[in-house]
Amino acid sequence: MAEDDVDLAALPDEELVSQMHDDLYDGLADEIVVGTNILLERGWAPDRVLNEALVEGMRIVGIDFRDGILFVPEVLLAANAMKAGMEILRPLLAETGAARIGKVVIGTVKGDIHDIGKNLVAMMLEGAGFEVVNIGINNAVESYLAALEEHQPDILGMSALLTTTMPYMKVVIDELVARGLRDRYIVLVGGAPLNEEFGKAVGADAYCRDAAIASETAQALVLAKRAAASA
Ligand code: B1M
Repeated sequence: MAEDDVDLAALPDEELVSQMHDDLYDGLADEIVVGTNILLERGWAPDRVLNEALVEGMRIVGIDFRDGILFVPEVLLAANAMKAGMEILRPLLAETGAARIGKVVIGTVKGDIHDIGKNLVAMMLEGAGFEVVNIGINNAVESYLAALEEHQPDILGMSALLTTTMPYMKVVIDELVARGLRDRYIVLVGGAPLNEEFGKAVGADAYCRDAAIASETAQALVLAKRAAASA
C-alpha cells in the first residue's frame, strides 16, 4: 500500500462512509467496490449501503456538477464508480423479493443518457419481485412500443433527468393513447426534475420520487389493477 493510501478496512463505519463519498467524488471504482464489501461484511443491509454510501455520495457530486466545480468527465468517472458498487448490491437487493408479481419495461427517454437512477429503480423493482426488462437510455417512442409489444409487461416505467427531455414522456403516452394501448399498461414516471403535477399533466398513472416509492407504487397499482379486473 502506498503511504497516502487509506486502509479502508481499518476505518470505523462513519469514517468509511465519508471516505467512500470522497472516493466516489474522485471516481475510484476499485475503492468503492472494497468499501461496499466491507460494509456488507460488517452486517450493513444492502439498501443502507446503497443509500448512505452510494446515493448520498452521488448527491454531493451532483451539487458540485451544478455549481461548475466538477465537469462531465469527472462526473462520468463518479458514475462508473457508483455503478461498480451497485453491481455488488444488485443480486443482494433482488434476493429480498418474493415470487414474481409482475413485469416491468423501463427505460430513459430519447435525448437523455442518464441511467443511474433508472437502474436503481430497476434493481428495487427486481428486489420487490418484478421481472424487469431494462431497455437502457435514449429511447424513442418506437423503442418503447417495440419493447411493450415484445414483453407485454404490466408496467411501463420512464425516466428523465433533464428538463429538456422530460416532455418526451408525453409523446410516448400520447402515442399509446392514439394506438388504443394506454389502458393495457400502468405508466410510472420518475427523475429528478419531475413532480407529481408533471406526472398528472403527461397522463402517467403515477410519479415516483425515488426508487423505494417506485417499488411501492408498482406493487400497489399492479395489485389494484388485478383486483379491479377480477371484480
Ligand atoms: Co447530468 N445533469 N448532464 N450527467 N447529471 C443532471 C441531471 C443536472 C441536474 C446536473 C446539474 O446541473 N446539477 C443537469 C440537468 C439540469 C436540467 O435539466 N435542468 C444535468 C446536465 C445539464 C447534463 C448535461 C446536459 C451536461 C452537459 O453535457 N453539459 C449532460 C446531458 C447528457 C444527456 O443526457 N443528453 C449530462 C451528462 C451527465 C453525465 C453523462 C456526465 C452523467 C450521467 C452518467 C449516467 O447516468 N450514466 C451525469 C450525471 C451523473 C448527473 C447528476 C450529477 C447525477 C444524476 C444521478 O445519477 N443521480 C445530475 C445531478 C443530480 O441529479 N443531482 C445531473 C443519482 C440517482 C440515484 O438519482 O437519477 O435522480 P436520480 O434517480 C432517482 C429519482 O429521480 C428516481 O429514483 C431514482 C433513485 O432514487 N427516478 C425514477 C429516476 N428515474 C426514475 C424512473 C422511474 C421512477 C423513479 O420510473 C418509474
